[in-house]
Amino acid sequence: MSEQKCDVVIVGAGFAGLYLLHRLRGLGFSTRVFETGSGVGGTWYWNRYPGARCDVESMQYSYSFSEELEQEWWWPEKFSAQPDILAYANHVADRFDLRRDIDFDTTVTSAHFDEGKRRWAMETATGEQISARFCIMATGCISTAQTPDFEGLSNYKGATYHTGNWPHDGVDFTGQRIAVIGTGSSGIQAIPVLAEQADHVTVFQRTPNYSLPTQNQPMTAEYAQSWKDNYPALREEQRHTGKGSIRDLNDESALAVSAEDRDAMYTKRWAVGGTGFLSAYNDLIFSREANETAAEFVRNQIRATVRDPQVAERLVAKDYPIGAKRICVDSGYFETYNRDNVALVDISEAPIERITDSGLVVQDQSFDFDAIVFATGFDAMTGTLFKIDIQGRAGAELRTKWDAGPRTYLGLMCESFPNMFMITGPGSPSVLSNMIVSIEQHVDLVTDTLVHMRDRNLVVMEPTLEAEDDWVEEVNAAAYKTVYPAAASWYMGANIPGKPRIFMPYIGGVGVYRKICEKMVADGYKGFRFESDANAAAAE
Ligand code: FAD
Ligand code: N01
Repeated sequence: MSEQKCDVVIVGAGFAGLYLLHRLRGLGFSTRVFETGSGVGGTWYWNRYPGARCDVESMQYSYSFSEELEQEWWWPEKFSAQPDILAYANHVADRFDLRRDIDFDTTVTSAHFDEGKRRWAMETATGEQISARFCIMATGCISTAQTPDFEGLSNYKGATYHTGNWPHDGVDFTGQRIAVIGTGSSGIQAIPVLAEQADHVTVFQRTPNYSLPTQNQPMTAEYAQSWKDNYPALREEQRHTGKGSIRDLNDESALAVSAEDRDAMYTKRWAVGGTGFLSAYNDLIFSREANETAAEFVRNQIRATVRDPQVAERLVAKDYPIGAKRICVDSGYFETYNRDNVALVDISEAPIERITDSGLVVQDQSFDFDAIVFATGFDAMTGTLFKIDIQGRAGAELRTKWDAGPRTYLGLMCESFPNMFMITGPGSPSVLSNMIVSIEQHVDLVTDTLVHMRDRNLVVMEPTLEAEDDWVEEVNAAAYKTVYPAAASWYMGANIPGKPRIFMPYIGGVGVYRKICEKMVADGYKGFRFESDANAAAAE
């Protein structure tokens, strides 16, 4: 197969890849996108489990780059369900005629930087070879589903499913006894819906989780219009918030008010629903003592909801701060444990020993199931990149460079890997934010940078080791000012055996991070080095 050439290869056709393609095409760069899936949408293409839903309000979890798109799209619910978000991604792909530059069912397997040509040589699983000046990894942070390596798994004769790779035609569990392993955001969303359908559901919980009620509602025309009438100002406000969403942050300490006032505040926010609960006070993520007041409120909500006190106590998280693992948002999760067809098995002390041909064994007790649902999460932030053989200058391997945890400058690029960008990479606000806001910020920054280089005949861009070192330190320091590192979370790599424990995203805030990037550009791309076109044409 002959090698093809283009200016930019984008890996991934989720929200990041789609917007990248749209912008780069508009700027006159020849661009190809490769996508493993058969369609667009990324997360929302793969995660089709029952109950999958966004916990950022629909009017905020959407692109801001096109006023027409903003005005014409109708979201049916306050918090969108997966099918509606996938429909939106498909609409975007059609409306901006994006599909013609996307190769679906095509996985990029390797990307090597050719120092002579100063281009990336990339290969796909179908054997295609393509050479590009720039390689942009829009591969997603939560895109490699993780099934634990349980002993005996291959012997199991029933059906198995992973929430992160759910069958496209759905699954009918009617009349079945099923197991759900995992009580993170995906499990907590899926379990209430599965319990309505299956004959019996047994939930295997390793760590109890905090979850807040969504209090989802149908969208009203008035509410949608209130956003549409003010979108430019509201989008600008979003971009300068801490999390990329407009939430009513109460700028006072939880410890500065009386217990009665706190209780009233938490009760009010619980009734409103959603993650805004964690904005009730300004120190919930900074002070363990302040955090404990919110955590205890949620524990008491669980105790008041679940009728069996022993089950309730098993569902209550006690060992880590609320929010330090990704906060969950649910529709009737704790109520589900009042159903006769739902059982909770605590595996915090005694893990799943092995999978058998008919089910699994915990502490010598055998359970039989027709199906097992793995809601066991993802090899987040690094796992998807490590599946690609990425080699930079002098054959430097990304896997080796990130041996002790990811190292980037601004979550955008890393030293030794010139002209390779990551959208919402480790070291950027990324998974701690409304990700569409963070995606748009990175895409705008990267595409503006490519124009900057083109205008000046610059062909190579790479961060300096010093800038990278400083940023890694900054990301770490920011994390340890908060309560986040107190939990064994996937933010810390703790869900994957052997993965280095390091807090991966930048917690300093979306608005703060945007300003840091703007200053970096204003200071002449401080921390990056460039090479000009001098010998590049001859080398090609
Ligand atoms: P993705 O959507 O993950 O897309 C990456 C794409 O790259 C995938 O389609 C993948 O197939 C493709 N790809 C990867 N490697 C290769 C390769 N080697 N070759 C070819 N293609 C490749 N964020 C929020 O802000 N709010 C939420 O409420 C929220 N809810 C979520 C719920 C779930 C169930 C999950 C899993 C994530 C959620 N997220 C949420 C995060 C979500 O991932 C982002 O909001 C956003 O969709 C990410 O878009 P992306 O384009 O960066 O990555
Ligand atoms: O994955 P998770 P997820 N034996 O890693 C358990 C986004 N998202 O798919 O906590 C037994 O959170 C594990 O136990 P423990 C969001 O960013 C958002 O649910 O590690 N159990 C945990 O209970 C989210 O954070 C929404 O002890 C094992 C569960 O499996 C991210 O995606 C919805 C195990 C995994 O939870 C990932 O969420 C869905 C083992 N060997 C997803 N290994 C929204 O609502 C793991 N577990 C916005």
